[in-house]
Amino acid sequence: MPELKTMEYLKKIYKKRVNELQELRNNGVKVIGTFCIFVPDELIFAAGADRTILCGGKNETIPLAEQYLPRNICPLIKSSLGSIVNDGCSGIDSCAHFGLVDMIIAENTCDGKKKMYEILDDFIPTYVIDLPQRPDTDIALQYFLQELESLKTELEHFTGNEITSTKLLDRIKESNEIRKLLHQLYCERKRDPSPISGVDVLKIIQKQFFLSPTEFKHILKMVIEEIEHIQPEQESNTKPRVMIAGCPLSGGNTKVPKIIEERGGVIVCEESCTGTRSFWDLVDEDENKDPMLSLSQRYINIPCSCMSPNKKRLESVVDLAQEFNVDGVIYYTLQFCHGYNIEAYNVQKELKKAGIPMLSIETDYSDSDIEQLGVRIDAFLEMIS
Ligand code: BJ8
Repeated sequence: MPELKTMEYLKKIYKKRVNELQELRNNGVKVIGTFCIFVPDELIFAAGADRTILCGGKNETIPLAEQYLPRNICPLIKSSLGSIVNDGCSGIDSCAHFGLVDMIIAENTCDGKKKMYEILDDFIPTYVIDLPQRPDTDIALQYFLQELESLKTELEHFTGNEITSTKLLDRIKESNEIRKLLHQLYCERKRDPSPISGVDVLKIIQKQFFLSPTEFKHILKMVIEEIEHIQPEQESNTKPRVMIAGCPLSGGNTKVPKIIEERGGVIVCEESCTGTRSFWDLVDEDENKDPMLSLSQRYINIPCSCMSPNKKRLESVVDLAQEFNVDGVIYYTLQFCHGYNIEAYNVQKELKKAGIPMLSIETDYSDSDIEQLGVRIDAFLEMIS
């Protein structure tokens, strides 16, 4: 695959954004930290605040979190807390943006996260949205709507800015614009051969909730324009087309996608929160409808494994695998993530019915299993070639 100019641009973006966040705070703008795609960006921006994602993807900060948390929980949770509690005296380098938030808006999703948030509140004021976990009922929608109304009040109080319906609708339209651009990018990946590697797409999408919407749109337009004209070597269409499904791959974590692509596969889709789950559905822009209701309807339908039953996810994994014409699915679970780990059984059952092979792997952020994963992935790629 050719080296993309967008990726060069992306390398310089981190420092720029950190300076931007710092400057915003100096000018009195509140910066909110988030951990999950159930927290609507639109509300934060409509309150005149900015936001940045705090999901950790680095192994280095995990020992710092283990002073507060048991060792046997998911690395994403430990890496995130470790980055926040890092006071710089440890000699461990964590990303600067973790220190630039005034408040955290978290959500009750998996057990590990919600208990970690109770500790987090000792370090940064943390507001937690309660999330009903049976998404297919009217009562759940009403409850979630109330939760978002409470969040709206909290944000208005915290920022001193009123969230009007007009402001909210404008932000919904802006977020939808990003979602449509992501659809365009993913549509390019349906080509055979794909004009872009999965690792490059992942590095872009990991910035989705870190960068400002304006900058992220700019990057998406840049990459789409660049790859539209690429005609990859025809021989690369012999590479097996792979979809990753499962846990998110937070910024700093590209371990498994790199192994897959170094071993000869090409990732053409991610059924993940660092993938389709974050942008697939749009928010209704109907101006005659309460935008808070539109937000609730869209967000409660995110098919995270914390939902039960999670029929929507089972359907969407199969639909995506077919739509992106994949040869196989690599099911990615982070160690101790029980939700995604257990759900692998039902996902595999559905994929089997559709005749799509699946390899299930469980890993963490360390390098200790790279060789072992490589051997299993090699064998799977060979099987689906
Ligand atoms: S919507 S996937 S971002 S909760 S990997 S911390 S689930 S034990 S990150 Fe997530 Fe929101 Fe769901 Fe997406 Fe827990 Fe699993 Fe760790 Fe996870």
